[in-house]
Amino acid sequence: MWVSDLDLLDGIDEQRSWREDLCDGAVVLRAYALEYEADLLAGIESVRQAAPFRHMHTPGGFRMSVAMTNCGACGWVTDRTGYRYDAIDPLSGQPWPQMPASFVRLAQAAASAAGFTDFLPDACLINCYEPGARMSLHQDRDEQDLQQPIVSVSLGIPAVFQFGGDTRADKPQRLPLQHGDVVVWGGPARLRYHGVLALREAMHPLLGRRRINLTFRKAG
Ligand code: MD3
Ligand code: FE
Repeated sequence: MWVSDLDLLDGIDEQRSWREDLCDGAVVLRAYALEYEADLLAGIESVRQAAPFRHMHTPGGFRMSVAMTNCGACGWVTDRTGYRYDAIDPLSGQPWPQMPASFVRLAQAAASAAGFTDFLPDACLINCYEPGARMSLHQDRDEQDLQQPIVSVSLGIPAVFQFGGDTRADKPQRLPLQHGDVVVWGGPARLRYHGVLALREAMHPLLGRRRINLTFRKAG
């Protein structure tokens, strides 16, 4: 039987993002964000003009190697007093920039594809890694409703993501993440320890020697 070019295109369209189940509650959607690439880059650019990337400090006084900013009604911040979500950017004294509509669409579509319907993120933390930057193992538990998933979008140079178990002692598995990959974490995976290994030196044609990760959450 003849397979028309259109049928082939349909097939490609369905498989443009490859789906992998990592563990119960966690799904990788490979290349899922590529069709949003232009909107994501433009959105990051406009957010950073209003709310530049900055290196925050942990409550213990350490400067984070990852530079961060936020958009949306709530932004994740850390300083000597602790971790929290705040409607105000401490650098500008102004509310965080609005979450671009394309960001919300991507986060909702990815959450649905992973089986989480009606995800309405109010916080988008934007992490910027240069070679050498890393994020040590931690849990995300500053959000009010832990039934809501987290959607993570990787852009730029590759990284190796670590995901462990429900205690810090569980030996983490490694997951390489590339430009355009999306991971959705929810249900039983929501409180898993996770982190990012120190980035290797590399260059991305659009982002240079940087990795940008967006994490979408329902914080409030
Ligand atoms: C697994 N960021 O900002 S996102 C963070 O690549 C953070 O910048 C990493 O961890 C980054 O807090 C990883 C992926 C992620 C986010 C939340 C999770 C993985 C998760 C919650 C539970 C388990
Ligand atoms: Fe995290």
